Amino acid sequence: MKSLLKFTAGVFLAFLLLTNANATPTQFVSGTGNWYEVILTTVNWDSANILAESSSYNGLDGHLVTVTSDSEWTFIKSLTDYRDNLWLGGTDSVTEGTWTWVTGEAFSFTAWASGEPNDLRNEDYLETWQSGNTWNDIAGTSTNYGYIIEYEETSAVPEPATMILFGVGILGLAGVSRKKIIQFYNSNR
Ligand SMILES: [Ca+2]
Ligand SMILES: [Ca+2]
Ligand SMILES: [Ca+2]
Repeated sequence: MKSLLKFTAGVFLAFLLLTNANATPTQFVSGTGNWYEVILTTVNWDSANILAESSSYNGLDGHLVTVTSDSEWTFIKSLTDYRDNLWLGGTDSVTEGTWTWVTGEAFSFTAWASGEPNDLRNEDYLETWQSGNTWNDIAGTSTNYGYIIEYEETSAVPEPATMILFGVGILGLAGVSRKKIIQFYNSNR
C-alpha cells in the first residue's frame, strides 16, 4: 500500500514538473533582450510583487514587468494573449498621482485607458485592462488573475536581500507587538 502511495506521489510530481516546464519565459529578442513570463494565478499586488522579486531565470533576476516603450508594450500584450487584470510593476502608492516602476526606471511611456488613472476608491496599482490593450489603476488588494515577470541583469533591479530584510523587519515588528500584547495581558490580570 505504501509503495503504491509513493508511486502515485511520484507520478503526480513528474506531472507537475512537466506542466511547469511548459511555462518557460520568452525573450524580447528585437527589443530589451529581457525575458518575460505570464503567471496565471489569483493574487493581490503585494504578493505578486514579492513572488516576482523572488523569481529568477538563467541567472537573471525577476521583477514585476516594467513597460518603458511602445514596442515593449506591444510585445507584452501579445504574450498575455490580451488578458485583463494582470498586475504590472507600476504604483503611485508613495505619492498619489506620481507613478513609478518597481525598478526605478522612468515612468514616461504610458498606455492608460481613457479616463484612467482615476484613483477611484484609492487605486494605486497598475493592471492590464480592456482586453489587455490598456492600463487601469486598481486597489492593490484586488485579487487579479495573474501577473507578468520580467527577468533581467541585476544592476537596475532591487536586490532580493532588500526584500528579505524587509520581511525580517516585518517579522521583527510582529514580534515586538506580540511582546507588548503579552506584557499588557500580564500586567492586567
Ligand atoms: Ca521593462
Ligand atoms: Ca492612486
Ligand atoms: Ca481606475
